[in-house]
Amino acid sequence: MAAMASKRGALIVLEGVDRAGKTTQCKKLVQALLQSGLPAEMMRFPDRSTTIGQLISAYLEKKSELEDHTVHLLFSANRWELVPVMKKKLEQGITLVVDRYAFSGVAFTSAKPGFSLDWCMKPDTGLPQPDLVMFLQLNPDEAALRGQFGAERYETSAFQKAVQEKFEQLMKDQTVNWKIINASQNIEGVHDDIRTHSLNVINKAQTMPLGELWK
Ligand code: NYM
Repeated sequence: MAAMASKRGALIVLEGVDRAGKTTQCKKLVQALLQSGLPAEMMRFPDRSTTIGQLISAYLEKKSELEDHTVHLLFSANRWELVPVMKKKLEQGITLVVDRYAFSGVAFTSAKPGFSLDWCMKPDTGLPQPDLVMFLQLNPDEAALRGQFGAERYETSAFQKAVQEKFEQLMKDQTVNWKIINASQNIEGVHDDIRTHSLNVINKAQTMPLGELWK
C-alpha cells in the first residue's frame, strides 16, 4: 500500500553570532507554535548529550584539546547522528526549531586560519535542508552592551568578528532560504518577526519534500 502523503513539519534554523538571542528566541517560537496548535520541538547543536557531544563540550569548555579538523568533523558527526530522529519527527508533522546548524559549523571553523569555506561545507553536504534559516543580526557594539563574553572557546570579539564575516559569505548562497532578522529590537519585536516568517514557511513546507543541504 502506498504511504499516505501526510503533512510534514518544517525545519527552521536560527543562526547568528554568540549572544544574538538565538536560544531565547527558539524557546519563544516553540511556545508560540504550540499555543497555535502546531506541533513543534526545539533542538540545538551541538547536542552535548551524546557521546560525540560530550567530546565537543569538553573541547568548548577548554577541558580538552582537539585538532581543528577533528573537532570540525565531530561537530558535523553530531548533526548526522541526529538526522534519523529529525527525519522521523518531521515526517510525523512536528516542526523542528533548531538553535544553530551546519552554518555555525562552517562559520566557526572557517574563521580559523587555513580553512576554506568549501572544505568546511563538505561534511555537512546532504544534511536535511532547512526550510528557513533566520540570521539574528547584531552589530558588535550592540553585542558588547549585552555584557561580557563567557569563558568558552571562541568567545572573544576578534574571533566573533571573523565568524560574522563567514556568515555573510554563507548568506550569499541562494539555495538556502535566508532571512535576516534585526536582533537589536526588543525580545518581543524580534519574536514577532521570527513567528511571522515561521508560520509562512510551515504552511509551504507541508506540501514540499525535504531537500538536501548544499546539493
Ligand atoms: N559551534 C557550534 C561550532 O564551532 N561548530 C558547530 O558546528 C556548532 C553547531 O560552538 N561558540 C560553536 C559555536 C558556539 C559553540 O555554543 C556552541 P552554544 O552556546 O552551545 O550555542
